[in-house]
Amino acid sequence: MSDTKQDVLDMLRELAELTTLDEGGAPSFRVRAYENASQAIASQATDLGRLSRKDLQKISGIGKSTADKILELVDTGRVQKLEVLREKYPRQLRTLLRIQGLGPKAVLRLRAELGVAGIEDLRRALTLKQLRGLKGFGEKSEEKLGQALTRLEEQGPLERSPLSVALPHAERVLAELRAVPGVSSAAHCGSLRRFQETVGDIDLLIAARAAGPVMEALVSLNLVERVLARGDTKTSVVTKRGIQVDVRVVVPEQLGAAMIYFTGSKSHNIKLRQRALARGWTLNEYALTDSASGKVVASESEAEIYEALGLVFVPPVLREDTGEIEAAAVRELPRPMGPLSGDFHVHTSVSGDGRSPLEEMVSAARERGYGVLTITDHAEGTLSGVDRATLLEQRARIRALQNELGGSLRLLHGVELNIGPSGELDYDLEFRRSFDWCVASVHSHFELDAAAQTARVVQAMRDPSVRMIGHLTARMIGGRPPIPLDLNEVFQVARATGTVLEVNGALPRLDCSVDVLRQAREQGVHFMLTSDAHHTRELALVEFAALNAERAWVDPSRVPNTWPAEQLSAWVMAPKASHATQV
Ligand code: DGT
Ligand code: CA
Ligand code: CA
Ligand code: ZN
Repeated sequence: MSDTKQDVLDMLRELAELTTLDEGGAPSFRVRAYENASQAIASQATDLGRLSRKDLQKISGIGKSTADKILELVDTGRVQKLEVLREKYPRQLRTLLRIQGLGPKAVLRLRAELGVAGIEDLRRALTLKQLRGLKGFGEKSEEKLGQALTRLEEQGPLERSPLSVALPHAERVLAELRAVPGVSSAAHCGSLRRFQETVGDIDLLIAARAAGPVMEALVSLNLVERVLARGDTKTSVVTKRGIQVDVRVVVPEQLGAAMIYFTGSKSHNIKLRQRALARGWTLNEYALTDSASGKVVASESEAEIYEALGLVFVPPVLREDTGEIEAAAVRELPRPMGPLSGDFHVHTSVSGDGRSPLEEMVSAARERGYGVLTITDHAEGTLSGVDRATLLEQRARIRALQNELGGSLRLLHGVELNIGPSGELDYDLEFRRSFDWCVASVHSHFELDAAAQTARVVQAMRDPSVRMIGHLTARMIGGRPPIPLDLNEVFQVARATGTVLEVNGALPRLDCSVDVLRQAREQGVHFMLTSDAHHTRELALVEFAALNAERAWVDPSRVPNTWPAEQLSAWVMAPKASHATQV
């Protein structure tokens, strides 16, 4: 995606968010106009930078006022309206909107009446019991807000950025820096490369003979808000999205040592240095060096350094000092997921929120070399869902397409069912059983307690049609907390019924999380890596699901879509009950 396009999408998203706040209520026509425009632009192939106002307005979904703002951004790098709104509603205030049950109206009232400008102020007001006297609040809502705030804080420090925001952001800065003359490579390191679900900052490592031009290019980037610290080879900036970016330049010969150093984790690096010392060497950000002679043992590539230290290469997602060094020393690192042979959670334009038609999804799956593709549009219990007739018509189209395709790619007709508050599912059992594959997911009623959540998920798993539970905890990283569940019971029933748990690769979800996967991996449960794609380009998201599973040390033998296509096919086509294992 071109940078201009991403800039425009960022601008529209922020405008929608701030306008909602500004209008203090339910999303208005203006907010919807921004959202419609984003969708229209996201599916445009053209480079927006070259379009005139007239061209822009010809794109359906873009009105005059939005077209003006896009041109203003492209021409000047800023949008007056947005600057005014940012001033009016600083980032700290906007953080309050992440608390469940606190909408724009309430946030503005808290600021007007109690001077609450951010999370800390809110915590103080709650402690002093100041909210209960306020119109629209009471003792009960005070208590609920307190709990919601605690849940949000438990997910980690609020200043950390979710991976879904940080990764594309890092890619944009990297693209700009790669274009600087003399740069031979540019990569993200730190917690982002280790694929942590939230990151404190973005660490970028650039290889170039001369650092000056890179530092200069960085501080003059349009998306940089201010410079925190500037040095000859190292500069830290804060972007307009409020994310810190640390950039370090090294000469190409030192790239490997620097990559290891800046990827971390700190405790992984400490263990590496101890191994170096035991061999009479030192390891730092420049090289692995023989202490006696001062000769460089290895520095250019990470692989050479690991090898010299008697280790097999440790993939970044494993570098957390949770036993990976010991395992690498005896060549017993967990196996990577490898090439995938199919996807089992994919939407088409039949879903209200799906973008690509069936035929395009199928050819994109073929290009990925899949042996199985399962189409799972939304069932009618979800807002974006459809009725039986539409699904039956889709089934006919899938079967016809299969005849044209021949045998190399097996097309399965599935559906994404909605799990109701008591575990009820869409349609009736007979209709559900007519599908090749049903994934059932929680999309609402997040407020139920652990007993009720566990019961609804367990009920869904006991349904003979349900082959997989989609995004088990329904969490959104940095946003919605996971629903509370008795995980042991979930794993036990999953195994006893032969129900698979999904590892959803959409970056805001990554659900099951690493934490859940670690608890599940010895429990005899199977996992399916999925993209939950709503567009052809999103099929690649399944690779994030793979990273997440690798990070959790899940063995690919537990993951049917890492098996050869034949074996996968046979496994999927066998009845669900045949996969059940008794406890
Ligand atoms: P974050 O940013 O909090 O999500 O976590 P990291 O791991 O990205 O931490 P960060 O940004 O402070 O540092 C990036 C990497 O640089 C870190 O993983 C290891 C390396 N590093 C930074 N400071 C030190 C240090 O004082 N000692 C050592 N050994 N390594 C460091
Ligand atoms: Ca970092
Ligand atoms: Ca850093
Ligand atoms: Zn879905």
